[in-house]
Amino acid sequence: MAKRTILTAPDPRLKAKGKDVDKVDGDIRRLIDDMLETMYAADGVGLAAVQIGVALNVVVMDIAQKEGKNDPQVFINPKILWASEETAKFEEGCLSVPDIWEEVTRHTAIRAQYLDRDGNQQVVEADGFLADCLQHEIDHLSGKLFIDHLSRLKRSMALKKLGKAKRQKELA
Ligand code: GNR
Ligand code: NI
Repeated sequence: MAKRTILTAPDPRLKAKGKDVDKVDGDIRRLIDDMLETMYAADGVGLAAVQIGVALNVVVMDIAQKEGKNDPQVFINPKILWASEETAKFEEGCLSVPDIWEEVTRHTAIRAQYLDRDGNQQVVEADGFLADCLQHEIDHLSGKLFIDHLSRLKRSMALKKLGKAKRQKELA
């Protein structure tokens, strides 16, 4: 396993559209292991392959880690099959947009299909935080960040803050 570098906005590679995985083989499972290691090291609850510069439709997630025990989840080629009409605001952050937290409007429930680690077709029904995270990660696979859901003003403020933090880190 190897920890990878997480890209941060405005890196153009974050705008890449992921390609579906043809076959869940050893290379993909190694990618998944690297992604989980990278996600846990960064204290994130999810990570999409595009965030480490790999334009494939692979997502890892662990929304239980705050409770002390790891519960890694893997979603390969995830597709939303159904989304509730009902929406709600969720406070979101992103490892590719560090230290920025904003409310994003999301569907409160979704149904999605995906391949698991063994390449088997699965369907997940998600609500609450899992539904929020899945929508956030599936957005990454089409080159979309949570700040793209914000008003132009809020997005430009977030990018400005990010640029400032990056420059200060370079000086430090
Ligand atoms: O670590 C993360 N936390 C988070 C909180 C609210 C909604 C979505 C997320 S995902 C984010 C990790 C990340 O950037 N995944 O792409
Ligand atoms: Ni993210």
